[in-house]
Amino acid sequence: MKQALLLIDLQNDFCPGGALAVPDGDKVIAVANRAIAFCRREDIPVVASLDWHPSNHGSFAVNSGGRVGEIGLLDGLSQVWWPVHCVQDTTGAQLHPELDAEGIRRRIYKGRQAGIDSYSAFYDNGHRAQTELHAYLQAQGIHSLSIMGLATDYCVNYTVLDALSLGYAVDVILDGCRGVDLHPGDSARALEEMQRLGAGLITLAEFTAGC
Ligand code: VGL
Ligand code: ZN
Repeated sequence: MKQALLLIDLQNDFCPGGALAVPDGDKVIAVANRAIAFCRREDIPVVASLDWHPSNHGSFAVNSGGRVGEIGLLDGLSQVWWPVHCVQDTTGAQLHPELDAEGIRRRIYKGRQAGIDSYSAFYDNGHRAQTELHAYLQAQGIHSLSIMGLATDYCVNYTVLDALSLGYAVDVILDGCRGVDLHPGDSARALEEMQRLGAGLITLAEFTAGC
């Protein structure tokens, strides 16, 4: 079954020093680079998603009158208020400088509509619009995805659940993920749900042994 590696939001703002830093977020960059090196050898396409917000994005607490970390409503959908992050064309939105970006075949930008958030690389949070990801994968005949990145409990979680409901076989590379864990245990619960719905939970070593 033809497969792809999907790297979620390996951007400066999700790494220590960034605006929405995920604890130890930068630790996954070396994991990603080893996965990319394997994909190069095996001719497996690598796709990267980027959170790519306009500065007036409605998920930013400052734009919505909410407080960071609290939950409100954005166009009828439950929404966590975030600090300003991953604003289009800023340093914070760039892929981490140590990531082997030359190994990435396709970039998928998401969260560009100010009125709705988009954790998943496939759809916005209301499943109102799709990114180009599904069409791209279908055009390549890809049915199996290995997914890793930031953050486990948001963008990885939503992407994995959408991939499963679209019919992809999905493995999550555990050592390639880190979570926000606004509430302790969020990432562990997210991984349990992904597994319950059919995702395999694997390590990088298992991924690189898997061909
Ligand atoms: C993300 C919160 C807000 C993520 C993106 O990449 O997990 N989390 N925007
Ligand atoms: Zn975001």
